[in-house]
Amino acid sequence: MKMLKKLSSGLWRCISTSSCMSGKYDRLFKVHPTVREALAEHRPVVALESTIITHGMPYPHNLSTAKEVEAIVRAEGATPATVGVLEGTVHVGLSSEELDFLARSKMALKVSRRDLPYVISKGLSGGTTVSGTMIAAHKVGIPVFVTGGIGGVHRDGENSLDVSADLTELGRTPIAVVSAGVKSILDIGRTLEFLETQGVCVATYGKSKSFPAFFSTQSGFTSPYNVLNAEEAAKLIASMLSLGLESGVLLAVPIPEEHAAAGQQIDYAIQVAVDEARLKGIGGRDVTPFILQRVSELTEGQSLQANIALIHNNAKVGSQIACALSEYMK
Ligand code: PSU
Ligand code: MN
Repeated sequence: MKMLKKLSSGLWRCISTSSCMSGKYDRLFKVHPTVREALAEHRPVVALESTIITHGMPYPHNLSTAKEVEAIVRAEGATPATVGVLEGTVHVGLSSEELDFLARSKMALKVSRRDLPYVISKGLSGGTTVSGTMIAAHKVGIPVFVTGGIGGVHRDGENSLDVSADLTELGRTPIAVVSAGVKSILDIGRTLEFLETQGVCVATYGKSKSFPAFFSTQSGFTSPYNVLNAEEAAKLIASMLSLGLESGVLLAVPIPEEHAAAGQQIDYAIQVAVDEARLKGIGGRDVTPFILQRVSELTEGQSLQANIALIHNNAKVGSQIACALSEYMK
């Protein structure tokens, strides 16, 4: 009771009605004015994650990439909404100072669904993963979310049960996630099986159904479907929304050919890094950041350059999809 009294009336209202967007100014979620206006006017908005900033890339590449991605989204005619947690508040849309803070912070946590209650209760800050970002995007009504790559079933996941919460989130939250597929640090076959079990509609963007493996255009696996262009993708998302499904859509955009050249060399480095992680006994939430950093070192930055290139491309494609969707929904 004492704790409840301590909460602001806004927060209590939010909890008691279980509708955290009843007032957009409550303490849990803060929506940036540019995002709020775009949503109110039914203009296209693209949600962006921030674990890639806090844990996925080194400073200052993380900050420059985050800013470039936002600029690409704007150039395509949509409004960027980078999601992150700042001192216990989930921000949807970050100012330049807030982006800078997360990019430099050494204390920022990696925030997935399971971390949200703790991080908020303690007033901490962190980068939201795909799962954390999907929750925020859904709460405020943004159906399109762009990232680099999603988490998946880790190699040996059948024994460790290390399955990213991104996959279960896609099974329970109706958001379209635009990514370059799944990294070969993961077990791609099992990841696709798990997505099917979770009821996630997976489609490759383009002429082929080949499912991309982040640094390479092909993983050796295929998506059940493909969509040819932004309009087809938008119709797919519109169907997901109209059906009232609770599950989401995964749109897999192959890395542009000109940046896929180093794919094989990077895959070799991934194999080395995965073995190192196992030998060092690195587990849980630390696995993905460790492997990303080692692969960047082992490839002397080539993986980082490819990573940046594919995120730029995803931002462009995702924004075109968001624009097509808002046209289609008019
Ligand atoms: N893959 C990347 N870069 C990233 C991530 C994945 O190439 O930054 C981040 C994303 O935020 C993703 C998260 O949601 O890692 C998945 O972490 P885990 O495997 O611990 O679920
Ligand atoms: Mn994990």
